[in-house]
Amino acid sequence: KVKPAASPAADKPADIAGNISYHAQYSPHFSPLAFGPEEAFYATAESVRDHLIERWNDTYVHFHKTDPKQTYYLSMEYLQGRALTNAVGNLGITGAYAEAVKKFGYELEALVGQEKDAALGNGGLGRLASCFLDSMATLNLPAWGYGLRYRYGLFKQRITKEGQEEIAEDWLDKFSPWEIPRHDVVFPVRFFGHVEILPDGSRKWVGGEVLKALAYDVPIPGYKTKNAISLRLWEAKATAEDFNLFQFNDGQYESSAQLHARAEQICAVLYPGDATEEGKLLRLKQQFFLCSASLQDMIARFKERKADRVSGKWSEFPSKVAVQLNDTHPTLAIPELMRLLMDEEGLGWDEAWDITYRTVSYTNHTVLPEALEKWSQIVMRKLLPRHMEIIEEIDKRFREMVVSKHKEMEGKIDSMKVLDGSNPQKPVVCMANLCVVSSHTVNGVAELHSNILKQELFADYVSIWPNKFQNKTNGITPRRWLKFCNPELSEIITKWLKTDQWTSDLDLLTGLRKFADDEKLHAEWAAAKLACKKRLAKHVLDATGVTIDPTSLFDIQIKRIHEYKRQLLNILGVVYRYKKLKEMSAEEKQKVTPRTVMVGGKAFATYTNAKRIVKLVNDVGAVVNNDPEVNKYLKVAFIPNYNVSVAEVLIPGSELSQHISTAGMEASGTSNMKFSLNGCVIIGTLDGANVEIREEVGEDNFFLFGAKADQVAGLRKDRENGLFKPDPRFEEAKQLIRSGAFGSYNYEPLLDSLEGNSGFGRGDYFLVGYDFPGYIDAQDRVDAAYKDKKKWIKMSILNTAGSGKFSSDRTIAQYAKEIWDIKASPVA
Ligand code: 26R
Repeated sequence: KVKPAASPAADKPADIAGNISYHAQYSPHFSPLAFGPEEAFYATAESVRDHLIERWNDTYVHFHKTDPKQTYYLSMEYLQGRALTNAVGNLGITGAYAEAVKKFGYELEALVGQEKDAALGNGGLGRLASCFLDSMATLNLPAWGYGLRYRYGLFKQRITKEGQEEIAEDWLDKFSPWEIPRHDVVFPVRFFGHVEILPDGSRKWVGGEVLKALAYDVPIPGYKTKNAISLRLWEAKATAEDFNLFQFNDGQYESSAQLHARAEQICAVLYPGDATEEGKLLRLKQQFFLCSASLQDMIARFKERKADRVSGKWSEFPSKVAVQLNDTHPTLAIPELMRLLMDEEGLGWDEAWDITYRTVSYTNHTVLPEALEKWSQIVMRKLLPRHMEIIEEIDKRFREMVVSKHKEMEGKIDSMKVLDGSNPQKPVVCMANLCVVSSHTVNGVAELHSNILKQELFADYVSIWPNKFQNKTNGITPRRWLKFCNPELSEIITKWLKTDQWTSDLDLLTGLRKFADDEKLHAEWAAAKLACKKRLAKHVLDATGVTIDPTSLFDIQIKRIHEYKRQLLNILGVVYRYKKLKEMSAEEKQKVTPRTVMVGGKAFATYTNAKRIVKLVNDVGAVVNNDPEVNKYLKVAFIPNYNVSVAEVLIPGSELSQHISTAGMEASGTSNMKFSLNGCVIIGTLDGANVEIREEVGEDNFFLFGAKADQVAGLRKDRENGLFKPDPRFEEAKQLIRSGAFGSYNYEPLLDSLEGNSGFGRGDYFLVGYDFPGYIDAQDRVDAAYKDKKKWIKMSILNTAGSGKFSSDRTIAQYAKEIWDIKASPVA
């Protein structure tokens, strides 16, 4: 009944309804006769997209005219999650759209649930990139994200009797309403081939195979601003020229389209298995594909804008372009920029090096040795012969520089070298070292982590470049992670602060401190938390079939499953709690604080111990939840398929959350910030950003336990020397699992990793046993604190009030000023 309208007017529900109707009729994706929730979602999203495109165009034109220095954020991962709520929220048109969809008989919240998560990432690093995009747009910064358009993002996790099962998730199954294919933005990317020396002595990379990179732009709207920036995702393509018509007509269908098949492989999945040589090669191809396409794009833009400027020398490049490497995955941007400047633009080494060095900066996100990338020189030379030459030259010049200018460091060169040939069978390129040597700035992601970089991983470089190393403590966007995911609490905060400015100035939350004892606020705060807990309980019931009690303490640990994150410590604690409950009299049980423990997270498909942990949590849950003697006091739910949209339900409903990694191993953590912001108290170790969160919210409002980072090495040594005496409670917990109380699955290999005296994966490398008693004591303090409702709510309020520092707006403002040297440029 609504009149179709092609031009959207943002604030009038009737116009919006007309525009939605227009999209339902004229967008060719569905039969115009059907208008179920799914069709309604797509039509609504396409209508919102119209608004986005207007702003995104205006922003591009504005940047083009004003020609400011611009940041390009290079990341192999983005975890965008759903976009609809965020888009209407940032554009300030949520109310109008809610009213408009009502005209079709829909609630906006119901349509929102139709959207698939864009899960083009693994975990923390990818979600950080997405939070950064939101802040860059909101702060009106000339900054873009570059990534890959994976066909299948992160796998979907299904839980069966066997444990985790991975299923390919086709997020583009129908189509994504948010992306704009840019058939006008295409670059060639070469693989293999060889280096030719031209008569003038210059070098050129030729031959091999050449694919096309096609851009898809995803507009990223800022909050309460007209600016909308771009997330540019590359897709690999082969062209008609690569299609062998002769072979095809001869019945050789597969060989006729070989390059097309290889193009498809590049963007098929995120982190394809790298156990095989083919897998390794494919990953390197992916990384280079991102780097080459993105740099060609930047250079094209630099040249285009240069035409409008008076001066336009290459030396000006670093004052127009900043490239941020999100970990080492896009390291090839360094030799690729060198190659483009030297071989394509004709610059000499020194000039190209100066430009590259002043353009590139690198963020480290992990100190785990197994996550520090090392690429085989043999594979690198085969796939990228010219880049291997350039890397060799960088290595050679770095060594010469150390010898000539830092003689005292000559003995330390082994720890800093770019090329490591110490194993002649398998010479490698150390990507982190290449990044440090070639970047003007290197940063860690929390104070503790940045100090560890300076004191350990990159210590020797500090004597050469004392000013190269910085800290940029991570942050999260308060729009997605409080305003939109927790409307109940947001309203209360706005009411008590008498302003909603906190959504873009999160430090204003400290204003809640003076109401921390106010009974009226306590009542409202508790009611909001209960509403969120009920929403969460419904999700758990729908996803697992387990009924949980919204008045019990909601205790959550959600993150990738990894031994260093110690989900095993959590579940051993649960096992111990279960055992004690079984030993209690009915009377004693009356005094127990009822608790619901929720664990969620994906295990990498080939990480056996992580998968065993998933299975163990599920097995413990099956027994505990069905034991009538204890299930009023304890429930355990494994939340399947943890992702961004699930997090948006879990975090607001949390009361206690666990961030319990072995000290020194979690670079930062970012969900800890989200929990604290939503009034959840943390039980945690002094690791990553926990250290700073505890400082901000106050030590009384944080349950601390465990070894400190600087004790860890000594404790491992003690263990090797047989000096570790396990706590009897730890032995009890392990024994109960071994007894078969949670089923007959063989947990011996997992439990065995906690025994013995030394070695990675044996001898309790992650110090679960050492930290166990401290952990159990901290959990006892939690139980006691939760009984005092007033005290608990006060702790909750003070967590929210102390979270201002962890806005990604603060983080990005610091990157902009202290690393990128870029300034806000709002569209008028
Ligand atoms: C390619 C392979 C070697 C690889 C290793 C590790 C690929 C991806 C990773 C993921 C790492 C780098 C990661 O996600 N790190 C996390 O970054 C977050 C954002 O800074 C931190 O909060 C978190 O502590 C850290 O584990």
